[in-house]
Amino acid sequence: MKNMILNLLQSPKPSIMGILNVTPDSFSDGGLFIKKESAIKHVLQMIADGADIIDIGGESTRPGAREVSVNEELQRVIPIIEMIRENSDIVISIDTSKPVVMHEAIKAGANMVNDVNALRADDAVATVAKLDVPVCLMHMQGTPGTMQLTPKYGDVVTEVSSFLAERVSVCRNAGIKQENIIIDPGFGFGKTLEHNLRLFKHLDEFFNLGCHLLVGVSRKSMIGAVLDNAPADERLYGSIALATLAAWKNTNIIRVHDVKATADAVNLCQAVKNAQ
Ligand code: 7PJ
Repeated sequence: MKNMILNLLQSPKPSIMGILNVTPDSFSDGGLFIKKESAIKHVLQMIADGADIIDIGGESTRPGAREVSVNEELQRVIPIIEMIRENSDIVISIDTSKPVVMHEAIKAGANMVNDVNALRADDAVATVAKLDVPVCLMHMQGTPGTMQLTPKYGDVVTEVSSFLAERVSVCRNAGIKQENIIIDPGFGFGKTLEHNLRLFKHLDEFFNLGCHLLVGVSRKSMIGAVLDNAPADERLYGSIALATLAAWKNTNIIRVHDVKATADAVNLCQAVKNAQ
């Protein structure tokens, strides 16, 4: 199992991370997958469609979202992780900022940690170092409650890079292996449309930190903003366009809702890359 995720990260082909929200308030599919049965059905469909990783989140991080307690989050995610593990050996990622949830999720069968807070919670770095699993460190300016009110940067690429460089160094000093570190500029997390577009254009610069790279833009408001304010359910083609660009730029993991469409795009991208 440990090798499975490290193999994915070393592959020249981007891995597809399918999103499973087990929150009642996620913006695009809120409430749909609360029930265990529909969650497992959705996971098996994403696996059939070509997902390499399933990312399970029990706390919504959409702008303005409320925080949930440790117990509530555990009750949402642990039974789902156990059930996926009974049915499949797919790589499971736990999307959380809480050390207790990280620990319990890995114990229940998850394989990596995805933290939109980049392990800034007390004890989070030590917890991941001890668990010895891959971790995604994401940049966010502010908190989900307030991050979209007034995002401000000098130069967004420089500032996001230095933040991530600092988090990588904290992780390395705590004993987290370089090969286990994935970084993510955090599209939509305390960023205006201009910030998001500039970060995407300069995605390549994040490889200078010597880590794997994850991109999550699926159905996000930056796509709606470019496309005449298209609502979340009309952002599929825009999401595929950005996933294709991310794949072309050698992103290691692409986090998406629409697995089959993304898998087709990534496969075509890879075929062109592999041509003579
Ligand atoms: C991201 C995430 C992202 C990582 C969410 C949404 C909001 N984790 N969790 N990167 N976004 N690593 O899916 O629209 O961009 S939740």
